Amino acid sequence: MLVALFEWLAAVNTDFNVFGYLTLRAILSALTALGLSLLLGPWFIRRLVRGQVGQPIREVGPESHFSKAGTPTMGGALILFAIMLSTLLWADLANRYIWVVLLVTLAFGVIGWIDDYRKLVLKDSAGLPARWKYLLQSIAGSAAALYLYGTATTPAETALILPFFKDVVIPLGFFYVVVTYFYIVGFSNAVNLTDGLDGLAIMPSVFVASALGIFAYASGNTVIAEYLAIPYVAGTGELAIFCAALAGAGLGFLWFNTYPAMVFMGDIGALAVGAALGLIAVLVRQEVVFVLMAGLFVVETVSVILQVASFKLTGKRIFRMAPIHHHFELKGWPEPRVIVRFWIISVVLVLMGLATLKLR
Ligand code: 57M
Repeated sequence: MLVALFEWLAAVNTDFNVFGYLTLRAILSALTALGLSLLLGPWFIRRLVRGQVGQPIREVGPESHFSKAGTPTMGGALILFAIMLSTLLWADLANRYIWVVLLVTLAFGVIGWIDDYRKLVLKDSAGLPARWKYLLQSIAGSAAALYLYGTATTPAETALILPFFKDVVIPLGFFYVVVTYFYIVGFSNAVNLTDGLDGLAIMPSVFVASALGIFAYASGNTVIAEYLAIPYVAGTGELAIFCAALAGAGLGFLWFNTYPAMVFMGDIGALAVGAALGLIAVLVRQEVVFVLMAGLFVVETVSVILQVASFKLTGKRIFRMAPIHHHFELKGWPEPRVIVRFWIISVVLVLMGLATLKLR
């Protein structure tokens, strides 16, 4: 929104041209989203407490979680509001990628909200039945995938690239739709599974969003893309504004979600943040590197798949409890130790992913 305003003002005073720079707008986007979530956080949490939107705790879980009963949930609404407003303010709204990401984020937020609302307000412990949840996620994910495939104008937009091999470009054809769908829906659920300890999902989301912002900036700039030998995809640079907003909003939310949490994000936050990250990874053509950078979410998900498969096939569990963060809690690690160590692993994975930009 402000881009158009500053363009108009630049006609009067050229100093306003400075707001045309993507890097400055990305920083302002992060700071706006951070400021919004920090300023509105206390008011928002009070509203959730008044509305008695408190988390029920399952008795089968680690005992240390029993004291978390009643923690206000659906704090993800604050994350989404801060991301949306900041992106609408600082991004070029003529950019179609911005709208696709905003709409997908909103759609997954609404799906999460329905689940949270049924669980927390209607006190229906089952929430949104899993089949309905996957159906709604599938509709939103495939709509975005089909739209992107149908409107792609250059081969670079739908070709898979590999880290380390700068000359390998694999045209995906219609398989692009499957990949995009899988990344949106898969990572939405992966972040949701990870969101089981204070700050465990949001901080890695901030790390990954920041790295994706760098990839977006690079792939949307002809000179940098050519220099780094990555595909140039016109318009993706603007996604750095969204990534910065996500990082800022996430840090602001962490202020309140850090151990011991004053608020949880709920499905409204987890499903939306995961879907946004998965989609941006596809848009900036970094599906393979993203699996590494978002490796924490992948490992959490794989731990659940292995646990369920092992239990069904052999009747034995691999982990004391899945997702894997519960395994370490049940081994006796205090919650902050699990959280911070998982953050450290996430930073290392993100840095390794960023290193692939040069190692090719
Ligand atoms: C949601 N939700 C948290 C909070 C958060 C198939 C199975 C593995 C599914 C899985 C599951 O349901 N996962 C999705 C995970 C819940 O947090 C709420 O949910 C939102 C995210 N969707 O924002 O609103 C609890 O997590 C804790 N929490 C924090 N701090 C936070 O910042 O401490 C969350 C955010 C909260 C709070 O205690 O209540 C959750 O874990 O339920 N199910 C599980 O993860 C269950 N695992 C399990 O059953 N494992 C089995 C099999 C099936 C693999 C096994 O290992 O044998 C665990 N869930 C719970 N207790 N609650 C088991 C222990």
